Amino acid sequence: MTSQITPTTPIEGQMPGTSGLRKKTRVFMGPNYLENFIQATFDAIGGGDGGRYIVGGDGRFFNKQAIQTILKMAAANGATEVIVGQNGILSTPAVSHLIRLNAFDGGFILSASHNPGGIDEDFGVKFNASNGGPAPEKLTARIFDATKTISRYKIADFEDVDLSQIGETRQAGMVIRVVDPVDAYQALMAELFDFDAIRALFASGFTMRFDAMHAVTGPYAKAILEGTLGAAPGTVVNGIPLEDFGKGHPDPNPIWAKPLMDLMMSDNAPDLGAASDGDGDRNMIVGRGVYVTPSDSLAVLAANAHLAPPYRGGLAGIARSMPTSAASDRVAEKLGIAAYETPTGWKFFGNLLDAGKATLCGEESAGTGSNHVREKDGLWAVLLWLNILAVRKQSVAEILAEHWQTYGRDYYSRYDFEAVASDKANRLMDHLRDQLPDLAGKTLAGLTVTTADEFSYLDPVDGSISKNQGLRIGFEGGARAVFRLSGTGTEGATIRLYLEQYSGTDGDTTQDTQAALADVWAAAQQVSDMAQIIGRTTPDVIT
Ligand code: G16
Repeated sequence: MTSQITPTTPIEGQMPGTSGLRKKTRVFMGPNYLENFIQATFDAIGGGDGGRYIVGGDGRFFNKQAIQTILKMAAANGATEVIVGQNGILSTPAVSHLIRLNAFDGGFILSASHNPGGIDEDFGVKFNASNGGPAPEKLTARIFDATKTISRYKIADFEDVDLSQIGETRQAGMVIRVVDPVDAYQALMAELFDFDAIRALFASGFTMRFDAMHAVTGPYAKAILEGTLGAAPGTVVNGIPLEDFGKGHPDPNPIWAKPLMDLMMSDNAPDLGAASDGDGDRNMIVGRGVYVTPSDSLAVLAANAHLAPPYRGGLAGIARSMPTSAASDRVAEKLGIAAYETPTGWKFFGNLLDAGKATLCGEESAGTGSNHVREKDGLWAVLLWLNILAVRKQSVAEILAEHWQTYGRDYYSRYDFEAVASDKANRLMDHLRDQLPDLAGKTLAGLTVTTADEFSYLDPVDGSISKNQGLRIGFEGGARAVFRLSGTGTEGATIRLYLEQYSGTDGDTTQDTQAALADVWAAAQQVSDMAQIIGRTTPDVIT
């Protein structure tokens, strides 16, 4: 077995986005593409000498092949030990947990999250640091810099490792442990939650459907919900991870998880519906006849977290990304704890969690998590809901209605305009940016602007500043429109428009969401001139 130093040259565009490097799969399969990025990562962390890493992915096309390359590169870069999920499978929260549990130096996650998979779809690589969390901006900047000057990569020459067999082998001086992907994660969930109470809930006839969308959470959900907690066989659907996710779009929202939504809105609905995404960090919660927006889910979980063992002592603080609704801020205020507003991207929660400033975090993009790992965690959110339902013995609809009565309702929706030509998307953002200084006091579609700015974040822990994190316009009466460009797409630009309208504590909390947002949507169209600039006013996806 020998290690080789292979000459290479920089490849343009290897800049990690909101969550790692995401490109078309064929791009990743191109000569040296993966190798350059992995070597740049090792170079950016100061080399892999003596390092110990977790490697796994969501099972999408090219996952196993990429893992073999990473194993050989880790060995050549001097790593001493790597833990890999059996068959290359590990959910993102499971990787985060394994890094922390083993006190490893980091982990490579092969996933493009909720983006479709297959040779003509998307692939991605994320590096998580020793705290278990996504590489912070200063590290992704170093990785990007390294991709621009790379001249060689290191790769060991050994036979592909058999990922189907649990066990330990040694290659080029590096121990490779293939582990069951579920075991350690399941043990953590059992430590956190009152499994007896949830078991009693299912035993009492409580019904559920969990749609794993043919992505990574199938084996986890089957083992925990059906295998341990007594949910009826068949509770988990689409539970076998497939390389192309069954040609689906593994994004747990009302559009892409439509079969689940349809069931939950029908007469045959079970008590709880839930879904998770490609790599298992996102979640969707639906009650019988009622969809819970991710922003509301964070707020309800925060208000009820004390009913589950790990949070009985109270929460240190609640953090949400800027475009997420203000619902969780209202809970924080009532609890007398801090509320943090961060840029989009789970990496921004890491410092707050590490410093003990926040206990729960969440995002409008269907991510919720806590200080148990350093990633958002789809199944954890489902289990926390189950734990709360087991204690409160009420339906999801009843809990939500009571929540809105107490705090008021933050009507919320996100409109996505996908595959917009980048120059047009940038023109729209520039057009808005130019108007910001003069907007306050103006009336748009009958709503008076109170605030208008471009969000910039000062990290309270390390003092770093992240600029250009979205344009926000606030209106009298509590409405808000936020515009930002997605950092996870792989084709052109995706414009995200986040709309919000607060009901007040005495207001009507029973309106149709889109009706409640009609005025702020009209104002957003007017101020952005989107009809003229991008030639579109019909979103591709509304969540
Ligand atoms: C990633 C990030 C999230 C972010 C989401 C959407 O999630 O981890 O923090 O909210 O992308 O980002 P954007 O609006 O830039 O597309 P995931 O599940 O894709 O890793």
